[in-house]
Amino acid sequence: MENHSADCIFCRIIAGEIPADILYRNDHVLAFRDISPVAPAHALIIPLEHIASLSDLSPDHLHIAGQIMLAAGRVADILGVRQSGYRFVFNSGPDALQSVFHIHGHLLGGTGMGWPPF
Ligand code: DGP
Repeated sequence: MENHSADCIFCRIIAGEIPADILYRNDHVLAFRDISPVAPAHALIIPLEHIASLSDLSPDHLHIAGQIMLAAGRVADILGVRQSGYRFVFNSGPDALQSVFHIHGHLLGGTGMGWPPF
C-alpha cells in the first residue's frame, strides 16, 4: 500500500487489520463510522495514503484533498444527512485536539448544531 505506516491505527483499518464499520471506499479514500460518535451520524473520511495532518498537505496532494472533499457528499448520502445538512471538520494539531495522526475529516450530522464550536 502507498505510504502505509505500520504504527498508524487508520492505516491498519485501511489494511483490514483492525475492524471498522466501513461506509464507503474508492481508490483514494475510505470512510467508516467513528468509534466514539459525537452526533447521530459521525463518519471519518481518510485518504488511503498516510498523511499525518492537514499541515502536511503539499501541492502534490491536491488530487487526494479533492477526493476527500468529494467523498463527503457521497458519505452524507449514505448516512441520509445530505438534505438535512452536515458539518465536515478537520482537527489539526494540539489546540484542535487531533489525536490520530492520519488526516481525517469528521462528517457530523443527524442533529442541529451550534456555532461557534468552542
Ligand atoms: P481527532 O481527535 O480529530 O484526531 O479524532 C480521532 C477520531 O478517531 C476520534 O473521534 C475517535 C476515532 N477513532 C480512534 N480510534 C478509532 C478506531 O480504532 N476505530 C474507529 N472507527 N474510530 C477511531
